[in-house]
Amino acid sequence: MLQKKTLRKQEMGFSRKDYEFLTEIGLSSSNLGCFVNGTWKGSGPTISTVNPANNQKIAEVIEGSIQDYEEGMQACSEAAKIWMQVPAPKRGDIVRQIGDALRSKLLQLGRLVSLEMGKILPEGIGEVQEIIDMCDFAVGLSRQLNGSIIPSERPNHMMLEMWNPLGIVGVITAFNFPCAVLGWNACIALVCGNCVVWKAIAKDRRIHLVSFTGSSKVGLKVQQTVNERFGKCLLELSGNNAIIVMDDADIPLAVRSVLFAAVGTAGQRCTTCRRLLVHENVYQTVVDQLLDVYKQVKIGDPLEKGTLLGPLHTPTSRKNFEKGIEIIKSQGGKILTGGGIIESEGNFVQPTIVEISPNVDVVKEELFAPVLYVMKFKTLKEAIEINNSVPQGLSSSIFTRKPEYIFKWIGPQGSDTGIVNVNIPTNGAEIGGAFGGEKATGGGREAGSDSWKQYMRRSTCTINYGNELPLAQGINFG
Ligand code: UN1
Repeated sequence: MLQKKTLRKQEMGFSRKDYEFLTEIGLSSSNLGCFVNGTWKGSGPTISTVNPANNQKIAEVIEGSIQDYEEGMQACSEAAKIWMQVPAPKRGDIVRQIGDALRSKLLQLGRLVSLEMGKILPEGIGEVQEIIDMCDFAVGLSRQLNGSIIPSERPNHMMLEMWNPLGIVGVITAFNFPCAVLGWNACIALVCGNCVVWKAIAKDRRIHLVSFTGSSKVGLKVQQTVNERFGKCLLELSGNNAIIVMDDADIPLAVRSVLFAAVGTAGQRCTTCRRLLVHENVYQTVVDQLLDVYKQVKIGDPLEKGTLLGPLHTPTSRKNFEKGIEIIKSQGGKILTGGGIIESEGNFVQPTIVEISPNVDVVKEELFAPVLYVMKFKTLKEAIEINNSVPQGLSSSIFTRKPEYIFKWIGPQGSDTGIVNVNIPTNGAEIGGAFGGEKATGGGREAGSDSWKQYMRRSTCTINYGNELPLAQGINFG
């Protein structure tokens, strides 16, 4: 019996047949975790990577030590001086090559993301696709880091804006998007002429900008630490995203969207839908249809075809889910489906729907699990008030066909989040837009649009090409 168990444990490890793909991306049962100055290094502590679907060890990683970090930072400081002088379109060409390399290993890398993080395979592959898309975006951007020319009020004067690199950009990412979020930052930072360090780094004065993704609680600490040395911070923190379903909505479209937004990635996206606000006229229909589709959600190994819900990332996440459910019940939440963990070796929990009042404390917090709160409203005004009543402000969405609702929703008295959608889920944003949110979500914007400006310093240059010294504001001096 014991022998059998030992054998099974071994099979679950790196030598397992379905883990063979890892060798195709240069991984083995023991790996160096630190890439410094062109070589892999690691003289720090050894950690294990674990499969969240069965909590078995996959492989070992020897982390970088302080010395490795120092060596890396010195190399980075030197490289930054050279890199910033490379013409931006040439920098874009390097990023294009990174994109090509990722493209050639898309499936293996997507599988790796699923295996380590626990998200289902199509989402793992989608995440790698997102970094490839970012590379493409950054290549185009490398020819468009344009500044403006401003008319000067003084004769023979010229004003213009120059965008110059910051130097070194530090990136701290979260477990749930181990690759895409690095891409949002690194691809842009690189074409802007910066070098990028991916680690924990808040205190290091050599790092000009720290881009942090994680909880509001930790983000605040990072911001305080970085602000103390007058560094710049870009924060992408907790969300608590709502979907509003009006009584004219396309209900099947809304239900499919809520399913993806609430159950996708096992509720571990910052853009996960956590609150569903339904107009009283269609409340019962929407809830019934949702309960029906929730019954069909296939839970299991994220690498298996057809699985919709994989495990949570760690046993601690599963404990937090259990604790969360207790709090929900104690604050009057009524569990409509789910609410329990699934007994297994992995960190599986049931997809859960809770009927609850929008005013209780627990609804204002982000529980990183597939738990959806449903609530009823009568008017759009009331729905917007509920949408805006939480500390976080990342994403939100409305389902309606009425232009008057749509424009109210995206206008000054509408949703206060950074991402404001109509007839699509709260998650799955495209890279072309600026990604990020307001309030406790931190205010940063990553990926597309003009997010690149955060990775550069702006110089306002006034150039006098005449022989006189006319002063601004009409001042006569001496
Ligand atoms: C996150 O959860 O930290 O819009 C990012 C989305 C993804 C990114 C999520 N493109 O859901």
